[in-house]
Amino acid sequence: MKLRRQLAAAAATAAVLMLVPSAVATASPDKHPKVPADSLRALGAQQKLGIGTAVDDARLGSDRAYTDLVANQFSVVTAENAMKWESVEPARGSYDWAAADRLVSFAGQHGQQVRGHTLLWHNQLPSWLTTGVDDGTVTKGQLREILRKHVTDEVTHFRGRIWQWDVANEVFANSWDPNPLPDGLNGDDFWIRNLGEGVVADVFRWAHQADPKALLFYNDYNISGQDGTNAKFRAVHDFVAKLRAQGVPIDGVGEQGHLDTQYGFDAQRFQADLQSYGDLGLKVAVTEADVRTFVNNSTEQVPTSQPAAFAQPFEFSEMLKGCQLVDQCISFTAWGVYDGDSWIPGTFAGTGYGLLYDVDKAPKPAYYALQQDLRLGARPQKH
Ligand code: 9MR
Repeated sequence: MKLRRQLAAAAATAAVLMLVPSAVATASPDKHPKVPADSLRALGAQQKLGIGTAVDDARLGSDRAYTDLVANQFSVVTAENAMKWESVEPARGSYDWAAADRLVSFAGQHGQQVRGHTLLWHNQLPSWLTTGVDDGTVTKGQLREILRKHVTDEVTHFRGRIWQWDVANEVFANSWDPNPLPDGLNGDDFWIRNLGEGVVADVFRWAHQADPKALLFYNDYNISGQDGTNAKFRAVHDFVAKLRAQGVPIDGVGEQGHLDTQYGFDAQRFQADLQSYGDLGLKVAVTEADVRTFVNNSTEQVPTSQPAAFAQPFEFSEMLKGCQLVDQCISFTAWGVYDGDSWIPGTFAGTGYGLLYDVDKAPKPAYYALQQDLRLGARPQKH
């Protein structure tokens, strides 16, 4: 496995340097001049693995320490919010690409690739759209056309500059959702409820027409080894297999990787499930990794138990290793740079400490764990 990766990496280096003009189709070796040799991105590049972070537009450029971490440690960036529908089309028919464009041009300047996030999701929809559906002024036929236009316009706007698109996000039912459909899709999902199951395949087709080179992903949480019965994994697996068999242009599955130390984590099953997606001929990515735990308060975010403080970097590391050991896993992205700027404390009260850098932007044990995993993955064979 190790040797195979090194040979593949060497071959890819040669290919990228000599033959392949576009950096979009595959993660390229990290040649950006200012990147430290022991950074996550440089170590990841040695094994052709993109290392990413979600980026907060409010801090990019204005917070120097934050911006340096994004530039120096990561080879892939995702807009945490700036590409979502409510951000890009706050008023109907009037687009605002400014924040998303800033990120894409930052990525270009820093030799980074971009994950586009996200085209079809029930959340962060513009209120003109949800209100129109609620009060009946937007009919189902119009809704489908509005969605087709949204997907086409957004993917076209960024054509050639997005490596992976999260085309559809979180449309499968969890064990606690009351109305799963027979194939596991969430019958209560805004899009499924209004436009039917076929909308998922349609958004992949529309996205592919608008940018045939972008890698198109289905993205969700608890779909690799985390839920007790593994029912959600099975449903997503069978669904994406069916899409592939039908010729729908889907290229990959994104496992978000939002973990919480209180629930434990089966790393072997995580890896096995990622491998199962890969065995379908799909690429795989870990797209939103964070590992939360109980903390003293949301300002300091000190774990309240010693074992949990060890579990946090351990689970982060196990997720990365799972990705490293699956040949089809092309990128590993943390959902944010540092604990002071994470969605976790605001959503799961009493928890935090989820990321690689602490509230003061100092590297945490999880950062060093990932660095060590990447060093091991890049190491030449001893004998
Ligand atoms: O991190 C994002 C946060 O800033 C937003 O307020 C939130 C709104 O739902 O979305 C967060 O990102 C989500 C991502 O887009 C999809 N998967 C779950 C992420 C965490 O909620």
